[in-house]
Amino acid sequence: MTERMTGAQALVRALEHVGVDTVFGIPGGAILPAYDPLYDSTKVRHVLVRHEQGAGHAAEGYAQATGRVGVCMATSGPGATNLVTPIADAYMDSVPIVAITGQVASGAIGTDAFQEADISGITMPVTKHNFLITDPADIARTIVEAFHIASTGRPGPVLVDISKDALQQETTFNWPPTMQLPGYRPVTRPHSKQIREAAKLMAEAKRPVLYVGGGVHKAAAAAELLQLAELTNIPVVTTLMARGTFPDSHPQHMGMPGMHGSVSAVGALQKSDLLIGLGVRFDDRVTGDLSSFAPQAKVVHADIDPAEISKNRHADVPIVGDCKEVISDLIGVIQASGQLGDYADWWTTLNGYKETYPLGYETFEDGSLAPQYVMERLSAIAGPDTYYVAGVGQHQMWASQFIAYENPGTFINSGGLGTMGFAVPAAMGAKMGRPDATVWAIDGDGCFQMTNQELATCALEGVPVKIAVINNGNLGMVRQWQTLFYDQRYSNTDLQATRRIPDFVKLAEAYGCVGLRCERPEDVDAIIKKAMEINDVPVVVDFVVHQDAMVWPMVAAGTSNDDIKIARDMAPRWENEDD
Ligand SMILES: Cc1ncc(C[n+]2csc(CCOP(=O)(O)OP(=O)(O)O)c2C)c(N)n1
Ligand SMILES: [Mg+2]
Repeated sequence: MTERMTGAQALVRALEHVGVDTVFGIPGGAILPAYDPLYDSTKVRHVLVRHEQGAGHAAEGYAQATGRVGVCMATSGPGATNLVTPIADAYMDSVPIVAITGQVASGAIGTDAFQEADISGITMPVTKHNFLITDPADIARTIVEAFHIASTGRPGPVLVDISKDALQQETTFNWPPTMQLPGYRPVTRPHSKQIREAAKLMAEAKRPVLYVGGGVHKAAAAAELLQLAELTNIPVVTTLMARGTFPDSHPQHMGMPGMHGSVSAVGALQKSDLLIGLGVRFDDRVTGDLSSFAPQAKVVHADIDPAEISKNRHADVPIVGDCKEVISDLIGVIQASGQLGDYADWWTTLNGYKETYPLGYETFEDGSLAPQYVMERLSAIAGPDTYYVAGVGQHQMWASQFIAYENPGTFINSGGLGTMGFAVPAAMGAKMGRPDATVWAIDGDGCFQMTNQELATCALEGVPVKIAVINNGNLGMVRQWQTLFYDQRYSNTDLQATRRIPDFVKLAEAYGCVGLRCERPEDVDAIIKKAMEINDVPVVVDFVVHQDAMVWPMVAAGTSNDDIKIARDMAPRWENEDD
């Protein structure tokens, strides 16, 4: 197919051909030529957001809920720089998005022209790849390449920056174009010798753990993981990015590891003699002090990105490959050999941890609301088919700890970058990608004040998300560190939001949403049920909770996982130790 058209028309045509149905963005001078043909497109819906950061997080939420590439668009200069945070966020969490930005005319690049920012330079360290296009003939091919790079191998963000003159000039549109990516060939097939070696270590081990990360869900390998776990009877921990990839209700599930992980999950890793890391990156929030992390464990580490292997912890058996193929191959080898380990003693130890140290929380005698209770009731009433999208802070950790995840991909949050303001726009994107699903954002009062303007977008575009603001009046997670490590000197963490500045109920109403408030435990169920019944407009529930609720367990930053505390000055006793 060959046709004459402008670069801008070629861009929109290429987006249609690669199957884009939704683009989140805001126009401006440099990208304006692209918005004209977009106006006519019957296939691509452009969602006019209120801040470009919202466009980027919405693209991430859309991508995570659908498994497809999310798309955002902005103009040059400040439009593009407003995308930097979500691009960095997508990079850290391996989320496939394509960001399209207008650039000043090619002749003006490098002259400090009006609204010029070197966005490809700025985003170089936080994109999987980026392109600067100044020739309209490159546009269609580059879009195909961008989508291919974003969605294959280890997924990630790709930026396509297009100069205004390239959008305006005429070109010949050829479809399909031929990709020119000679150096890009992600390895997906694991090496069979490494798989056999891993299976052998698994059978020999006495205390193995399947340490499961976000890569397993990205590889759509939850079913294979369940099969491998049940075949081998090896315990499973799911990181923040993997919540739901293995059902919380499964007896082999030990919980989430890491700084705010369960004692059973942290203990399992620490006492293990073999970690089978699948799609994980041995993040510092999981390992704590690296030198004392799982000191007796050998490591099998499988990841599609070779750069992750042995980055933080030496891998005895490195496996480069797609987790779906890795796990399937492991199952095949184990079934063929019939080699299975005996982990009876290990299960006695682990079940002891689970029984002795279940997750718990403090309730307050003054009748005020415990945030963890809100999570438990939300989980029970909204159920495991809901998508839960969290902000960053204490509420994020409670959402991870106290909501029961049964389905892969149902917990969407900013794990790597830890971006406050993620929840509202990401929930909007998730709901647009999965219009039939219930989507609850769980946001902090601090986070909510960073991006709540996208409520206007949700109300106008007919995106009925539900938002639980966990309003503790504080930048709670920072306050928690001040409580524990700064002598309760609460420097600049008191937002006073419980004094209703702003009033979140009125704010919701001002944005065309329903606003509800809940301040007492006895009202929680009725208010959640009421919110569940409203499906035509977005709903915001202001859950006013006690400011002193803390996230436990906790491994203080930089310390050893062995020093996990289950409450202030309370450590678990590592009984049943067989080492
Ligand atoms: C953009 C950004 N700025 C600052 C931080 C540091 N930070 C981490 S958690 C947190 C407090 C979040 O407050 P809130 O949204 O009210 O959540 P809470 O911890 O109270 O549940 C802050 C300031 C961050 N993660 N992101
Ligand atoms: Mg707060």
